[in-house]
Amino acid sequence: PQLVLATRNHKKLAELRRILDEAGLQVELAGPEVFAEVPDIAETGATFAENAVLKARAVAAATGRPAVADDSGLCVDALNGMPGILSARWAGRHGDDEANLDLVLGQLADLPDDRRGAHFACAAALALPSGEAEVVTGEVFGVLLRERRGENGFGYDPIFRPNGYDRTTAEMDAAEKDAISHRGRALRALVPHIAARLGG
Ligand code: ITT
Repeated sequence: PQLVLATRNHKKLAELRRILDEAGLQVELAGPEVFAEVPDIAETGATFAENAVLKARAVAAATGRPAVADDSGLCVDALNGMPGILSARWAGRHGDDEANLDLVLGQLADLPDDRRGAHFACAAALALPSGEAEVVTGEVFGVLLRERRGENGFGYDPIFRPNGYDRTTAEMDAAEKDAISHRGRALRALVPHIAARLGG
């Protein structure tokens, strides 16, 4: 059965496709039109994992096909882990990447270099129409710069520099980001579960 990638975020969708493809997943992916039919899903969970399962289950139930969802975000040490699960709507309007990034930059403006730690987190869930679900997580740790660098990626990538690198994830090409990203790590951990349930 075709696997539905359950996201309305086009940049995230592109990364999911790329990572699954690169991991050698043989399962056929459903087109975005399948997901477009699904009503909006309220992300009422308290954790990335809860929200990922909630999204994947809702889409599997609505489409009658297995679904993969990703719930992810930026967790800032100095903000006690926020914006976290609120990352997509931190500045108010859902998906306003520029405003969200500006708000975080402003909130951290007075923080010294040694207190600018942060990590990206991703929970990736597979759900079947029966309601059965698997969820795995991935993280990448780094620091937040004081200004944007790079044009690639999306969201908070222009200010996130992974530990051990001298570039932001927005200055990395797709393969470099996927190799170390929270999403790459989570999705590669989900692939064996997808293969076990769906073949491929
Ligand atoms: P769906 O729920 O439809 O998948 P969404 O964008 O609302 O789309 P999330 O609720 O998981 O998804 O929010 C993810 C937010 O976290 C995203 O909008 C970015 O602000 C941030 N984020 C997640 N992964 C990121 C990455 O790889 N690089 C930069 N920012 C990221």
